[in-house]
Amino acid sequence: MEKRTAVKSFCPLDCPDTCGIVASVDNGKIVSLSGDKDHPYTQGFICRKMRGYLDRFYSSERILYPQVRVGKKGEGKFRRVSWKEALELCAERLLKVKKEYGGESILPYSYGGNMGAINRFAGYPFFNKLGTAQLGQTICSAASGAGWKKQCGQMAGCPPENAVDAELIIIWGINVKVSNIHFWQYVAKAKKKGARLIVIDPYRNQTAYSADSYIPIKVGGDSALALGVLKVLLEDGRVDHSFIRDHSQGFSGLQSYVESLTWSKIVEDSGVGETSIRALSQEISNRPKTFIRIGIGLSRNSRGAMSVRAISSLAAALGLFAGGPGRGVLLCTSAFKGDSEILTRESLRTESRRSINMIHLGYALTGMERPLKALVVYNSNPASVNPDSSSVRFGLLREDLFTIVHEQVMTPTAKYADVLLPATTFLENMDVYTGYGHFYMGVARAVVEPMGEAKSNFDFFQELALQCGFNDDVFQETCRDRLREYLASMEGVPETVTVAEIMDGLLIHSSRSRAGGDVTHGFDSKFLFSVVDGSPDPVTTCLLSAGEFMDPDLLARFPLQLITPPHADLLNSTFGEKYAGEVGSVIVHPEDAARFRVQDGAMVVLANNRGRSKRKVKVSTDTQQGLVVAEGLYWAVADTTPGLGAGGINDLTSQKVTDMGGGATFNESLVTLIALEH
Ligand SMILES: Nc1nc2c(c(=O)[nH]1)N[C@H]1C(S)=C(S)[C@@H](COP(=O)(O)OP(=O)(O)OC[C@H]3O[C@@H](n4cnc5c(=O)[nH]c(N)nc54)[C@H](O)[C@@H]3O)O[C@H]1N2
Ligand SMILES: Nc1nc2c(c(=O)[nH]1)N[C@H]1C(S)=C(S)[C@@H](COP(=O)(O)OP(=O)(O)OC[C@H]3O[C@@H](n4cnc5c(=O)[nH]c(N)nc54)[C@H](O)[C@@H]3O)O[C@H]1N2
Ligand code: SF4
Ligand SMILES: [Mo]
Repeated sequence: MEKRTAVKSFCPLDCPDTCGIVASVDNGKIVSLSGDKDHPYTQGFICRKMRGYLDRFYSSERILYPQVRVGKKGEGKFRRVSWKEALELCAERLLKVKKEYGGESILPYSYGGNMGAINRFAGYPFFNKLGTAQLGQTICSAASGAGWKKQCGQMAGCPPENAVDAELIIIWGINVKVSNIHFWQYVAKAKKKGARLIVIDPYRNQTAYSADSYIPIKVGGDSALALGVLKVLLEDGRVDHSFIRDHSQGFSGLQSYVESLTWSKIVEDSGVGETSIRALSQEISNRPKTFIRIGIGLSRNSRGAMSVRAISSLAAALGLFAGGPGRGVLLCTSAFKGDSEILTRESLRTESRRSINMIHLGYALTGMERPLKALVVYNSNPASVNPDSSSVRFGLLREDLFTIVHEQVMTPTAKYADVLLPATTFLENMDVYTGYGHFYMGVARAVVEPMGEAKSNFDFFQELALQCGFNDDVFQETCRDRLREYLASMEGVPETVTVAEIMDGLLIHSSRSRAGGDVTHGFDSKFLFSVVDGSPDPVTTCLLSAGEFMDPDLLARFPLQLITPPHADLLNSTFGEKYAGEVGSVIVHPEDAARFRVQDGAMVVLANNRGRSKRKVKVSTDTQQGLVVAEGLYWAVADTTPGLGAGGINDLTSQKVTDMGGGATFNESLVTLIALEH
């Protein structure tokens, strides 16, 4: 008889922690998932979402067989077919659409459902060969990444471990206790040694509750706050002149801009008073061992990339990029970098095709010239996660659109499929996982055989390519082949380590990290404070206007600002099936509750010019007057109230993009509140 075994793996979800996981297997069945004690960052602990993952893994919601639609679009009625039949149908229809309308009328849509590098990009070689439209993968970190790159170039973020020795930790626009829980261990240890914790956020989130000081800021007010602090540091002569001299360019351009800023402008834009800004500058000056953790959440508005630029400029002026005990700045670690050609095979593309920003999926399916005729979704649930999702659903209803969805569970998007295909989870396939909140990486094998007839993204696209008659070598290779080749190309792997060792499960710590040391060492680029002289894009870090929040036409109708941060029990929309029928809550300030005549616990409809979404009111001073906060991407809930057909929270968010990078403005929607009678 087989005995119980423990198999190591990694969490594949889109979360900065990328935890080491141990799966206990008993007679071919996984009986528990727990944290890997040998993983230096995870330290034996995983979040409650993942501890409950087996409910999802073995749930009746799992898609286990290929199916084709028999009901109306979106109804979710299917009949089972064989993989052979499904692949033939997919290949025939995609080739037909290409012949009749051109490759550009086919859009692959994918994101971060599975962060394993091989499976995440598994569709790319196929779609490049087919010559489809290209997807701009902008939904998450495009704005923050573009902002960071503009100033920091190739500089990596500092190791989170540095924070242990900090005297001051600033958590800026990220709910660490919910979306980056393992960073908290360093904060807690530093606090025990006397460090101060400051949280800067528009609402008092769970992390702010544990802070020594919480600074409520206006949404998108971060550039004003960062530059205000810098203004005081300059007045007091407290910037790091040696870092500025040796590792940066263009400081004088930023300095003159900051000196010209008036306090009234800084206070108006940031929503933080001059006294508080001076106090914050003082704290930073008094505690040189400062660590700033920057979140991506603060970049999801039309000033978002600039916010990242301003905060990183402040960090650079303080010399925090040089690292050292207790010092640092971290947005994303960029710990490993492999050759993307191995994953995506751009070289198979013979012609350049139109690129469609994923944020504009609703438009691409409805109003865009030469509308899409086929959509292939994997690793994503656009009907829930994409902004302006009612327009996405409207597009998915089109009879002349052929939709393939490769999924693990029956998501709101899966219900619209013409062909629905079963996907494996990380427990049933092999891949490599690199963290973006730490410096570790490892390969995990399948823990058990695939459930039902589920196939990994890799296997599905290899088979579809062969079915389409593509015979390039890349479509013959195995997952192990691609993985080996990719690992061999990886920057950040220490020279003493072999690919075979990584394939065998060795946990790798990136050589790009200099824990406690000088992170600028080894990187050629200098920090760019301002890029005025001779630059084709002569913009220095500066204050921008606030997009939708300044539109008088909308403000007159929809006076409340809405932000939509993550929820502790959901990972974007993943795990939504566990909360079927739940709408989630919306935090409303007591003054607004009185104005809109709603009470704690009441059901309301949040509404604007794009759509409606139902939520349960939580009246609290955790939010500011005029700001409502809806945590979590609960799955759309059918609403029978006449005239109030309401979907998920993304029915309210817009397809407008950020100031740089073409990212989503999820935290910049104006809404009104409609009380529901009960
Ligand atoms: N439990 C859980 N964990 C997750 C996720 C999840 O859905 N659930 N999602 C994962 C993913 S894909 C990502 S990208 C990361 C997201 O991680 P990050 O975006 O780095 O962090 P969030 O916790 O989303 O940050 C949201 C915080 O930013 C605040 N915020 C919003 N606008 C502003 C602003 O203009 N200024 C400032 N200062 N703050 C602002 C919000 O109020 C909220 O507290 O988390 C990952 N981890
Ligand atoms: N309003 C609002 N909207 C947001 C955000 C927000 O803060 N507010 N956050 C945004 C952010 S940061 C992100 S990253 C996006 C995330 O958007 P998505 O990447 O779409 O994230 P998920 O909701 O986790 O959906 C992933 C889907 O992929 C499936 N999946 C997982 N593994 C595999 C696999 O191996 N193969 C296949 N075929 N499928 C798999 C899962 O079952 C799940 O349904 O959402 C964004 N949407
Ligand atoms: S979701 Fe994040 S915290 Fe939870 S197990 Fe996965 S990587 Fe770890
Ligand atoms: Mo994300």
